[in-house]
Amino acid sequence: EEFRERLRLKQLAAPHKTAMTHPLWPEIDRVTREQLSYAQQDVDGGIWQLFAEEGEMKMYRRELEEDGLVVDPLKAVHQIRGASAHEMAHHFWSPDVRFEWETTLEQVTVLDRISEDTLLFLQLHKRVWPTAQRDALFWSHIREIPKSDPANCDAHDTWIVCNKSSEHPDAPNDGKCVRVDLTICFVCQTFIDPPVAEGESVSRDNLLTKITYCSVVNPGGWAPASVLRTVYKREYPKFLKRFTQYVIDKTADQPIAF
Ligand code: 18C
Repeated sequence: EEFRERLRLKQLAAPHKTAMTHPLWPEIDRVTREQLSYAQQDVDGGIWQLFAEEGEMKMYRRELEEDGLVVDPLKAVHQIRGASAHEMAHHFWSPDVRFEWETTLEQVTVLDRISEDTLLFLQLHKRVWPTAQRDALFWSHIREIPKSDPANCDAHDTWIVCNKSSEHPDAPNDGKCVRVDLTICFVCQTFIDPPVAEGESVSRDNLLTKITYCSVVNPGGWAPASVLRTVYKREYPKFLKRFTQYVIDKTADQPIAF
């Protein structure tokens, strides 16, 4: 009993260590690094087509089909003021606030707490007529990129949330619902802009946060291409605008969390 308690305390003190002993860890670490470098690649290469633009928000997609299913990769960039990268990433990752901003959901279950920074989610999404209802089972990992990492560039700090489809014995894909296959990353960087003078403290007016959101969702089963692309065009801009505004409003009168 005492040993177990000691182990529990040790795990709480070292969340990364518990994640590292989990069988999914090598995949979580590899995919998170890959997604970070994918997110940081330029969108001006010609393969991305702009499909939505509003203020600082720009959304690009690539038309792609796999086995006749539309999977169109998406890449969105945005800039906001007044909230930090950590605040953005935390609210995107945390199950506690998901229903406050995510509008495509019917149900969320946390199937496993892999560690303090990694959860396994089962989400039931709203049905889109005339297609079958979808669910998604994925691990979700949040991490800060070390200041020494070249990926930090000239940012004050960099955070990433990576979501990737997975499996769990408690929720087999038994065909009752169509399971989507997703790879999603949400990368945020805080810049102190305008800069603060030596000895002065940073206020929310000095926070400029750059966001990159990348997503590839395979619908997993039949869905007419036209319906899918309509949902896609409507839901992604709606999500990014609503989510960022939600975090700005929520954190406005709180001390800044870097
Ligand atoms: O990244 C986002 N949210 C995270 C937390 O929830 C997480 C979730 C990803 C969900 C991926 C999509 C799952 C299927 C959705 C079904 C359709 C819902 C529409 C309901 C409208 C009332 O990473 C933010 C995601 C915001 C955008 C989601 C829209 C994606 C649509 C494109 C893919 C379509 C897949 C198949 C749907 C079939 C119906 C035509």
